Amino acid sequence: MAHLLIKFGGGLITDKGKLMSVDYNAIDKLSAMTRQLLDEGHIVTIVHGAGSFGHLKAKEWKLALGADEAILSEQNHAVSEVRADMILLNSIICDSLNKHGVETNSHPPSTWASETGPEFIGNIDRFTNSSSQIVNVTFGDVVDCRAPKHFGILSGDDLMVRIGKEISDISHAIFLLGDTEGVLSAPPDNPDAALIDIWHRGDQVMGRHDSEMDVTGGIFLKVRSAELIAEVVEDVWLIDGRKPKRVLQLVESKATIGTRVTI
Ligand code: IP8
Repeated sequence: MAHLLIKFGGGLITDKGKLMSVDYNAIDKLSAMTRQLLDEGHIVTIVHGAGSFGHLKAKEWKLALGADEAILSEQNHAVSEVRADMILLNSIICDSLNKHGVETNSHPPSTWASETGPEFIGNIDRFTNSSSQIVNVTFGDVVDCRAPKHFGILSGDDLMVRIGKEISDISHAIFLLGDTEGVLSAPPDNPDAALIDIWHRGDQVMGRHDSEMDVTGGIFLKVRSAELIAEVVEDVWLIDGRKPKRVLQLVESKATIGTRVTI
């Protein structure tokens, strides 16, 4: 029996460039995968990203940088909007999971976490779970921060780190990506880009952070987060989320196409 901690990347479940656009087909495939994992007796914990439900407005109102006196009332409005948008995206994901017979328990970070980065404040014990009947779900969110910041963006990748490191029975931490098979040796549009099968902590890669849309860290934050989790979790992977069968294959046969991150 495995306990899988899985991140549904924001670029996988939404179209990142188009405000609040959902990829229902991708989400349904992930729900079917989750159902199958539970049927096989595994425990699943899900973290999802924000995609176009979070990054576009967060970028427009510079929410990741915290309070800015010059635009504070617009920012406060945007904080409430992004929180509501994330609750909506979370309910779309949970509805799909429920439709597949998966019972969910959602944990919106704005209600239990504060501060940003992997050292954020919040009790991770809520993700202790020994049942394959219920799936805990959480997500990247706008959280409260100490003055003078007042608010900031807590990425789903940071939640992955803390849950991966603090919930002792997690056997697999898997980042599902929306546009690549794993970590590539160059940006995906470069014809020389090749899949890196094994990533050792400290390896370097050419990459691009799409700061036009992404207010957290893009692929670099994911790899850095994966390295931190690999300090305690045996199987840490970045896998193509458009092909969820690879997750099932990994659990069954201990290998699949993707990037395995080790220390
Ligand atoms: O997509 C970001 O979470 P991520 C959360 O997991 C918001 O990095 C609200 C932009």
